Amino acid sequence: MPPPPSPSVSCACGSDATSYSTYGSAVNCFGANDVTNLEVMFGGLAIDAGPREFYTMCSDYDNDGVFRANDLTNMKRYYAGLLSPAAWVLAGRRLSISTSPTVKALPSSSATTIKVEPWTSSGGAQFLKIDINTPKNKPFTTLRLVLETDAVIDESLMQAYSFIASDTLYPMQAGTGTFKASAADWMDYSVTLNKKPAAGLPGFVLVLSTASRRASPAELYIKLSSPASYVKTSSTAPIELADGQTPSQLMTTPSLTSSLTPIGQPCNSSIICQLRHYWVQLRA
Ligand SMILES: [Ca+2]
Repeated sequence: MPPPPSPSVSCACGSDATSYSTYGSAVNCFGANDVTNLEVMFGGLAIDAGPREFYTMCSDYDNDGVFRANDLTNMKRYYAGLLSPAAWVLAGRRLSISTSPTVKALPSSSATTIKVEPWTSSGGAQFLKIDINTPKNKPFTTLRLVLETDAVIDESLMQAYSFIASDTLYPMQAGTGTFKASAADWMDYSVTLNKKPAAGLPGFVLVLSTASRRASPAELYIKLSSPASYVKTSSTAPIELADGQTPSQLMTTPSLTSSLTPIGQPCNSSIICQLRHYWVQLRA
């Protein structure tokens, strides 16, 4: 008996070869459920192996083997009618399922800087303030912010509108702990929060996804129920930022700066960092 053929999936819709297929249907086309599933998957939230394989393969817009921030921007644009399907889908190619995609190393020069610092509201509430500066202030789209930290996000709905009068802070999306300094900022973004990115790994994943590009610099605030003594990038999932081009492309992996350096790592010249290390040693 010959071996069975390798599994293959068509990424084109069964009833319209010029559209993307939805997950789990030979006939129906890409829909709102698929956009939701992409945000869930990219936020590192639980999703079954079947849809994960399907989306990793079929929603990989630039066909580089990995689903990343630029692919999420492009699939949202596609769903909004702003972008055609990728050429490889229109060609009707059927792809074998790959279980070990290759992650390309990205150059570290000209990286976006993401600065993370503690911030306190006028009433004493604790936040992280996030400042994003892209090279030459190029516009950007989707951001996946992955931080290892002992900070705990307070996503309570009751707090979402508590800082408008006192601190001019508006909720980015109520129920996710995210805030912005202007009601008109971060328009068209949707927020996905994952407070448990991986077993035994303290921190969070925040996906800010959009089809519309926005200006740099940008800032946002994250409300905390427990303040951070350190923040650092994740060893397993990099911060990702997609650019504003059409179609969108992944920008160089952003670099993280913070006075909240992990204990045991050098403080550079930050007085706040040195004082905090001294305080932690006193308490130990
Ligand atoms: Ca990709």
